[in-house]
Amino acid sequence: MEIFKNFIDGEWVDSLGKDVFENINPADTREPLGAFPRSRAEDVEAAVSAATKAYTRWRLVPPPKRGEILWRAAELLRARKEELAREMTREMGKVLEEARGDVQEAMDMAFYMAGEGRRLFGQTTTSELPNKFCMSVRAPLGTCGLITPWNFPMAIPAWKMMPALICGNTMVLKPAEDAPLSAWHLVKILEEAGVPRGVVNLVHGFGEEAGAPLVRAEGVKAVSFTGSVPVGREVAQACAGSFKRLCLEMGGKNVIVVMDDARLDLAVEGAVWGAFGTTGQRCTASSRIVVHKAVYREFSERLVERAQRLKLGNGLDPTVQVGPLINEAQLRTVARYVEMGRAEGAQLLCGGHRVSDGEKAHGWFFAPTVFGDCQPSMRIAQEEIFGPVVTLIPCDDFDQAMEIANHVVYGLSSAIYTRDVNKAFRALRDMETGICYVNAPTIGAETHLPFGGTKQSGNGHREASTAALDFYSEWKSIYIDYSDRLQRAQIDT
Ligand code: UN1
Repeated sequence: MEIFKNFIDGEWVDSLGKDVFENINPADTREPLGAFPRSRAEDVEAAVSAATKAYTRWRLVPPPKRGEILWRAAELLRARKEELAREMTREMGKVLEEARGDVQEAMDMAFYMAGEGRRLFGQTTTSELPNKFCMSVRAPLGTCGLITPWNFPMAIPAWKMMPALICGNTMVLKPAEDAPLSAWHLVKILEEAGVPRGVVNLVHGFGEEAGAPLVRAEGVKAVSFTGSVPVGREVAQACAGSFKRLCLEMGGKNVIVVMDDARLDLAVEGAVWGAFGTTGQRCTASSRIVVHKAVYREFSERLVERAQRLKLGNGLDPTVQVGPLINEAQLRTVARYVEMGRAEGAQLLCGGHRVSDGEKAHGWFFAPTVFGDCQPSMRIAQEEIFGPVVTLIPCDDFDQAMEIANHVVYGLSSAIYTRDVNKAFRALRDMETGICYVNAPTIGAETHLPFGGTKQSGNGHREASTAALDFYSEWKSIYIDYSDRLQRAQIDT
């Protein structure tokens, strides 16, 4: 089995304890993809100190030069897209077409942030005093601790690394233990693109063993975490003591509202993609569909018919539409929610069981599942399941749809299908989410718009777009007095 390493201070190294863990294909658990270092606090410490040392030089590299490195990384991603996508499908199961999209998203972010190297705009403004010049510039933060999930194993590390780099920060990345290979490839590419020694460090391992020490490390000035609410809460508590800057991207219980004037074929198509794309394992997945009662029956029949026809299997097979769940624990969680839904009185319209015929016996496959006649308060309609399970909730009218849509603790993404422009704009105004769609499902955010959510989906920050620059830099306001005398603001009026 191939042995992969950590990347610390420009060297590929084992963990100090020499422990490893295996990366396994969730579509066929007989296939290991390699052994990765099971790192602990001592490895994290070495990585943080390398990043802190490298920061003294990297912060002085002109941003356009940093941008050139990101540009080269983007070119390498483009050149290797197919090979990287295949490895990604093998390590975490998403179908090849979607894995290509994941690499594309990382590439988009690299190109986008490379361009930011020649912008990173601040403000120049007036002064209330004569002969005085005022401006604001972005200053980097220092070493960043980046903790990323397995569901977008290249895109999400890139969302964090590219803006952090262009702003002049150094970093330690701790990718999810379920998909370490894609992060490894990304770091390898950044090395090849010319990122100087120590600027990017990679430490593999588990949350409590490697993630927690990274969050707590004194040298780490900012933490960006994508994952679950309970872990996000722990991360926030660990950061609170030293007031570390923290970006949290957590769960969602994203809604699609289907009004009685919607194009139903389009709404069904969108629901299938939003609910079952990436096997429902997106924080943006469409897991609730609120349907106007006038079209409820027709919509649910058409959705069920489509869900039942989806082909499950190994994502490398181009005819497969839905891959496996990431691991056995996730399969159990999804099965538990299905039991819960039944017990709560929701109507199981299709799916609801593991699929293990033929080759699928070796993977973590679960049938696309639709629950009908759900009450908004049911746990399956309130809690993030992170699997191919969607809940249908009937509604009487637009106002009730909005009430149901907002009646969750999350606020990441929402959508409405309607042909009435007034309803569309009212929904855009009233849906309490960070991302809203009209006539498209809740997934598919692009890298140049702010990404993130309200309520328990986050802590007020946004990733991607120039919003990411706001997280990875600090404003420095500068006043230059060329009057040759003491001028007192607010006093010498
Ligand atoms: C995630 O699921 O954590 O908007 C990110 C989307 C993707 C990103 C999802 N571009 O669905």
